[in-house]
Amino acid sequence: MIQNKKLVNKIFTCYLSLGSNLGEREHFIKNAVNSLKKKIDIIKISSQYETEPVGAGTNPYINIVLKGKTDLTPYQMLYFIHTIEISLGRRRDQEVVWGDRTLDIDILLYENFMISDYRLTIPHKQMLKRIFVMEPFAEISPNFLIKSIKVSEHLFRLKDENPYYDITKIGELKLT
Ligand code: A4P
Ligand code: MG
Repeated sequence: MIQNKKLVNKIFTCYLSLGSNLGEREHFIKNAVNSLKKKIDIIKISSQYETEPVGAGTNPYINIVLKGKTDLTPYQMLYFIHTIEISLGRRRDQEVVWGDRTLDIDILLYENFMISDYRLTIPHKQMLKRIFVMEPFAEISPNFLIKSIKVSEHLFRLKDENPYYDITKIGELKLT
């Protein structure tokens, strides 16, 4: 367990993943990024990708990944992203696991922290298995090392294992 005392007044580098597959998907992603900017200095942001749903969903997602700097601790960040998801209409009580959602924000990485408790797991448990995360990640940070392997190499392996997975870059996110 990380001691919060030690984390006060520090600046952390984090990677977040955003996805939406219900309603005005681009609108939800844009609004979420604008809200995130209140607490995160965004350093890099990927293009938008339209992606095949993994799990119980039916509609294609828009996914992006961003890199930022923040003074929030990981648990403060978790609370912050839940507030944004709810403000943009997400209703967890009406969802099935991995089903359709207006907006999902996941914390992928936070500095080099390893966290695993009932509230939060960092690195995100599924990230290395998901092309909809690793392709936008590779666009912004191809040489970043995860488990001593470049993100671009993780993506290469994943694409090799899932040659028919449907993912299309659909352009930059135009923030207003
Ligand atoms: N939680 C634990 N660790 C984290 C973390 N690193 N970041 C906890 C964010 N939350 C974390 O999450 C459930 C609980 O996980 C939270 O209350 C938090 O305390 P959730 O967002 O309510 O549920 P979820 O999103 O269904 O769970 P999870 O495990 O994050 O699923 P994923 O991996 O996000 O899967 N297909 C495509 N193409 N694109 C997608 O974006 N997303 C999902 C959801 C399924 N299929 C998809 C996509
Ligand atoms: Mg999630």
